[in-house]
Amino acid sequence: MASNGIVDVKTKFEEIYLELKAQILNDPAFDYTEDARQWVEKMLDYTVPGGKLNRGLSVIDSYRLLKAGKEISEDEVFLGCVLGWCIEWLQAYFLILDDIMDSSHTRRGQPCWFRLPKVGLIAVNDGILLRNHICRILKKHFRTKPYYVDLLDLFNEVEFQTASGQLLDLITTHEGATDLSKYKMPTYVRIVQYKTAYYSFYLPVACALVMAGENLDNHVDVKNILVEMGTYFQVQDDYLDCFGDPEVIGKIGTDIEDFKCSWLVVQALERANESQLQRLYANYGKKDPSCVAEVKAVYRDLGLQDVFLEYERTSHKELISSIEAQENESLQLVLKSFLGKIYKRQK
Ligand code: DMA
Ligand code: MG
Ligand code: MG
Ligand code: MG
Repeated sequence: MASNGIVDVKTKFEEIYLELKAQILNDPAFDYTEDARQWVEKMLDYTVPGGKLNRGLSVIDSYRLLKAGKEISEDEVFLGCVLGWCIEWLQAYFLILDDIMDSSHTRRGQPCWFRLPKVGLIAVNDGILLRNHICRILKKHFRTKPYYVDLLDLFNEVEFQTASGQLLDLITTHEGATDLSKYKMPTYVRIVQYKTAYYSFYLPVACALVMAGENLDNHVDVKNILVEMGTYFQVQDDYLDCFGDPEVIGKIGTDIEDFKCSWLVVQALERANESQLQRLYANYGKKDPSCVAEVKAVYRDLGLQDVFLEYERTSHKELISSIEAQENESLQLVLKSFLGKIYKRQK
């Protein structure tokens, strides 16, 4: 038990998915027809477990580090994994809807769920169902815990932040379409902190803190560091959308076509000369592959790949120094472990 390797934890985590799925499919509150049960099972298997599982696994990883030195019971491991799966469920719910809104084609190396001919816009309701599963999982496993209300409140707050971030992401494209020069760094940072950082970075660590009996109000600086880390993560996502290998990242980028306020376009607008600006204005936000290629050519001419490498280096350095300024050593380990998982990621 003590020498529990990552492989063991991941295997255990994956087993717990099967258990949670079985509970959902046998939920006494719904009288499933055979077709409905098969639909939900297929939908869950398609949308929930196939990602990197970084967010989900981080709950139990963080909890272990927070309890430094102390023995952790089987039950605690189980509960940490259940919370991890709740985050993966939340992510699946957001991604199903995000792919519809972004007109994406692939996700995790397969067609987006709504792209399957039998699914289409039923995917909207599937997203809502996934969101409801989270409450049911929390109720089943945490109802009697003293921190149950705090958990519910945490998931609700973070869901609100994420949906608000998606709103900003989506309406900002209207502004960009009328005037691309509105895409500036402060607007960008605001979008990504809300749409990505809270649920991807703050939420897993906050779950571990709540389980460990901590009051989240006492950890505002940890939250700030995690939000910075989440910003860095979304910059990577934007970079990979354009320059990543679709085979590796499992999705085909759509940010240029979608007129997104991406980190790359913000950087390009800051650096472009008159003729490069003209090329961006003429080609950004168009579906035509030759327009997309032209935008990418401007990015290359501006050396944005090097700009990104430099950003990656400095933000890593800054994050490490904010983490080391933390008094609590186990929290330092939690934050460093999280950062280590994403630094220089290719997917
Ligand atoms: C994703 O932003 C944010 C949420 C809340 C899913 P995105 O559209 O850049 O993500 P992806 O590149 O994975 O579609
Ligand atoms: Mg998207
Ligand atoms: Mg999106
Ligand atoms: Mg993206």
